Amino acid sequence: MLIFAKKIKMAHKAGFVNIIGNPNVGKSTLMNVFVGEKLSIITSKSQTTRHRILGIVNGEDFQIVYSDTPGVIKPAYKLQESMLNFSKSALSDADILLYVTDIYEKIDKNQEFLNIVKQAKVPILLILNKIDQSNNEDLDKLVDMWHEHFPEAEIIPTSALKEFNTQNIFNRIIDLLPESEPFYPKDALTDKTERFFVQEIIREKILKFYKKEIPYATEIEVEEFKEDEDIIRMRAIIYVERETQKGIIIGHKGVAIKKVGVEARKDLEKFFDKKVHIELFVKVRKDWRNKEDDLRKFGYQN
Ligand SMILES: Nc1nc2c(ncn2[C@@H]2O[C@H](COP(=O)(O)OP(=O)(O)OP(=O)(O)O)[C@@H](O)[C@H]2O)c(=O)[nH]1
Ligand SMILES: [Mg+2]
Repeated sequence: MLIFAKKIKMAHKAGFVNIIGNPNVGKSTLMNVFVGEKLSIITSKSQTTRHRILGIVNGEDFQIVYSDTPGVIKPAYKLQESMLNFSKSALSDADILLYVTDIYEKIDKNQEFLNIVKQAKVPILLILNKIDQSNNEDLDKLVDMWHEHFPEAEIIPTSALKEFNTQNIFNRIIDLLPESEPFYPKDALTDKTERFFVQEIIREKILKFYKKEIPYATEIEVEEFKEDEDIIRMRAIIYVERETQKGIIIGHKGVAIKKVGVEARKDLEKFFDKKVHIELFVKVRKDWRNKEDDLRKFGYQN
């Protein structure tokens, strides 16, 4: 009797669902929808995501390990090489690939990368995102075009922002997920630390409030994270590459950095569901984006 009972119990499914694509197409937005938490920061700027971030979704008989990855670009400096390595690693260990593109992206935007994706031996869902900004006629044409260029992929027109078709993607993932024991504890949400999310929330504000090269020349280090019963006290350093950038981050009479602190604190209080006190300092670390030692210290070597 016991054997029979075992047989009819659904086998556990688990696997890696890796979200890849060019910059700014909505990869992080999509992962956050699936995970139901704002694990990845989102901005209107390219190269928002710099790391591979796991978002784990657990059910009674499944575990989906999503990976959000940096948008793929040709590296111009060492930081971007490391970002590209994170994205490449997501190609090699996927059970299912979500290749995200959007209605604006030209098919030949990054043919080299697309050709590599096409060689993947795992199921590929091609997420044609941002369809809330399209119409049926244009969308039909786009879907036909992608079918022709990428016949191996299953095309799913989606709006991550409006959560249109995201449930269908989830259902397909469950269908395709291999039978496996879970890879992480069943209450795990991510592989990243609390400090990492503090750093990311501050970086999101910098991406939002500063122009041109400033956000890309910036890195955050959380020096202190001290949780008391009713408040979390944090101290973070904003690193920039040059003295002039330091002045810009601080702003006239410190107004600019104050805004970063105020806005970051609001998000941090939401994220940790607790009162937060945060202090920010700015330091220059010359040319850190091209220095192996600095990149390692900031967690970029993989
Ligand atoms: N209209 C519309 N905008 C979207 C949708 N999904 C994402 N966006 C917007 O597109 C921009 C980029 O979104 P992200 O999720 O940060 O994109 P990403 O692919 O992770 O970008 P990188 O990390 O830079 O590679 C943001 O302004 C989002 O709000 C969508 O379905 N519709
Ligand atoms: Mg992203």
